[in-house]
Parts: sequence; C-alpha cells; structure tokens
Amino acid sequence: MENFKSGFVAFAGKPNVGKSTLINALMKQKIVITSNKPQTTRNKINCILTEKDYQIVFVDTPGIHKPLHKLGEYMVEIAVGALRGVDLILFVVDPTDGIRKSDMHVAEIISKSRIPTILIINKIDQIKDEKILKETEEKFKELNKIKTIYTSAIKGTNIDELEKTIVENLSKGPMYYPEDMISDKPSRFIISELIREKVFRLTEQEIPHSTGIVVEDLKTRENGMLYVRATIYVERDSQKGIIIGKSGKMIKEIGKLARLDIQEMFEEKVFLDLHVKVKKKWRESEFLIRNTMGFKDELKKDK
Ligand SMILES: Nc1nc2c(ncn2[C@@H]2O[C@H](COP(=O)(O)OP(=O)(O)OP(=O)(O)O)[C@@H](O)[C@H]2O)c(=O)[nH]1
Ligand SMILES: [Mg+2]
Repeated sequence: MENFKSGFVAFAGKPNVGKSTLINALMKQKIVITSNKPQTTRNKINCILTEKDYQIVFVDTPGIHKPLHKLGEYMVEIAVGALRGVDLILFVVDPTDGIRKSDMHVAEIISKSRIPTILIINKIDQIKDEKILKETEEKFKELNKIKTIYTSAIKGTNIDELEKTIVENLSKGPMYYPEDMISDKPSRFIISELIREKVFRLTEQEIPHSTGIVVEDLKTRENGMLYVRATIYVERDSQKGIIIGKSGKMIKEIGKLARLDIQEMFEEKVFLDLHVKVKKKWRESEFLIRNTMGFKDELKKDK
C-alpha cells in the first residue's frame, strides 16, 4: 500500500454538459442519473472508483446556473461548495451548445479556487469540424489548467485517457472509503434518484423541475423481494394529473422503468409502490425542500 494514490475529483460545469454521464463512463456502471434536461443533478454525490493502486472519489455536482427559486439557490450553493478542498477539478464544457457567459462564470469560480483543473471538452461525437474544439480550448486559455481532454461520454472516447491523466495528478493518500463501496449515498436516496430520472425523461416543461421524490418505506420481504414505497411530490394538482396520466398510463411507465433500474442496481426482485402528492410551492420553502429532497446532509443548519 506504500504507493497507493487517492484523491477527491470534483466535476464542475453549467447544467447539461454531461458531468453525470462522464462519471458513469469512468465508473463503468450507472450510478448517477442523467437526462437531456438541464438541472438533473440536485445534490453532491460521491462516486468511488477503487483499483489496486488508487482510489478516486468523483464528486458529482449540480450544474452551476442562475437560480430562479430557493431549490436552485441550494443547488448552486452545493455545487460551488463541493469544489472546496478537492484535489482536482474537472471542468466540463459542451462545444455543441457554444461557449457562453454561463461557462465563463464557472471558469471564474474555478480560477479563484486555485485548484488544479483539467478542461474537458465533451460531446465530441457531435462535432464535425476539429477547428471548433481548438476554438473552444482557446476560450479558456486564462484558466490555470493542467491539460485539455476531448471526450465523448456517450461513445466512451478518451475516457481511459481521462482516467490515466487523473491518476497521474493524484498524490499518495489513504483509502477513504471501503473498497467495495461505490457511492456515499444510502439506498433510499439512490432509489429516489432512479425514480426522479424517469420523471425527467418522460415528462416535459416545468414538470420534471417541480418534482421531488421521497422513499417512505424500504424493506426486504420474506420471499426475498425488495419492497419500495415512494411518493412523487409535485407543486400543483394539474401536475399531479400529468404524472398520473390518462388511466394511470404515465405513472405506470415511470414505475416500470424505475423498477427495472432498481432491480438491476440492487440485484433483487423489486415491488415498487408509487404515489403522487401535491405540496404547494415546495421549491420555495426550506423546510419542504429538506423533506422532499434528501438534502439534509449538505445543507447548513437553518439560518
Ligand atoms: N452526444 C452526446 N451527448 C452526451 C454526451 N455526454 C452527455 N450527453 C447527453 O447530454 C445530456 C446531459 O447529460 P448529463 O450527464 O445529465 O449532464 P450534467 O452535466 O450532469 O447535467 P446537470 O446534472 O443538469 O448539471 C444527456 O442527454 C446526455 O445523454 C456525449 O459525449 N455526447
Ligand atoms: Mg448531472
């Protein structure tokens, strides 16, 4: 163990650039949720990759954006706070969307931290003209970066190279987590995320962002089946109607897809009992956010 390396490696970037997809690619399994809608990730989630000679703790973070409600403020607070004290920052940008003020804002926060940074230009499978990659890189020449890596998280392009570069930049260190641990979050949280992912993927407009999931009950029954009772919270009656869908079609689909994912992750047969409730304006209330989001760990005490 004398030459064992380890470190905390935080992902940073605006929403939807592919931070969580990159983490799943590096972990070689799905751990965090992803969707084509911005602001999918709401918490800081540590994902742990342990190999013979090193342990990397990937810190997934919410996308940094201009918040429109209290939930958004918390997400940004968590994202910026997650960069404090890490060993390395992976700054992810999406060249298909063009580099904007919002990216430069993240770059400024990263620069101020003075933490060594790797610039990741992701989604290169969508880029036909190499010139765009060079131009994108050029925009960040002020950034104190160790290296730039072009990736496609979806195709797996340069993911090995990224891992190698991370390891090269880690110092000698302890095993922070047990070697068989892959996430620092409890099962209830992971299950609530898998359900939320289906809502993000199957619904549109303001619905996904108005949704919070709470796993109320989780137990293994005598027949070995994992029983999950969860509530999907929305803000308005009309949203409840959409989540349930015509003759319950939507909630059935959410339940089916979530159940398959939970089964795969926990390697057990799952019975998923899903409910929908309205909690008016829960995204504006600190108390309700805490009770709807599993945010408790990261947030400071009531101000
Ligand atoms: N074509 C392509 N799409 C990608 C790639 N990486 C991620 N995506 C897609 O981009 C979308 C956003 O991915 P996420 O991983 O959820 O993005 P994120 O940065 O974690 O977003 P937030 O959690 O909202 O901050 C999803 O639809 C992904 O499938 C890539 O390399 N190529
Ligand atoms: Mg994410």
